[in-house]
Amino acid sequence: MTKERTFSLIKPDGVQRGFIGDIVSRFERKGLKIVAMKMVVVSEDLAKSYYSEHIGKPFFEPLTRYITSGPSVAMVLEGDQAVKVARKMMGATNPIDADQGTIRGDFGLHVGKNIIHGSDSLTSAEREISQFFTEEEITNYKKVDEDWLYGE
Ligand code: DAT
Ligand code: MG
Repeated sequence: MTKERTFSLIKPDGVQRGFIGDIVSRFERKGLKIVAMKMVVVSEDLAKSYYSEHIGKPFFEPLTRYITSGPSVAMVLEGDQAVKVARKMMGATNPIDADQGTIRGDFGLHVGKNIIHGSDSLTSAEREISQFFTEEEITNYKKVDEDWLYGE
């Protein structure tokens, strides 16, 4: 078991369209542990650092407008290979290409409104977690289902 923490953000369209509960429920059912969660309106400055790898790309400006347009739900998920598992549950970046059964595949129709973000590596996860949460906001607890979730 490789315990990892990953960062996920339900973007403003996911909040507006009423998918918070469904998305959180998917992570819970999968067995990923929510160790931090809050609603935030992403500022322009945060958007620029969070999406710094996309500065200069043609979709950067609309992406920034979208991500700052209203409240998002930020969370830290923990579990075995959490980075890979959460990305898999989200599906391909473009909802058109995302498999049915994934969050983007089930709820999305356009790459410019793709509902959710997930860290793409452990390095990104660490950076993104620290951009959104202080150490004190991240909890550390044992969940009752853990003994039934993991084998030898
Ligand atoms: P992902 O969110 O799957 O990690 P990414 O990091 O490549 O994808 O891009 C970040 C976000 O930018 C993505 O969720 C939606 C937007 N985006 C990416 N490629 C795009 C494109 N070709 N046109 C419009 N928006 C795009
Ligand atoms: Mg990405």
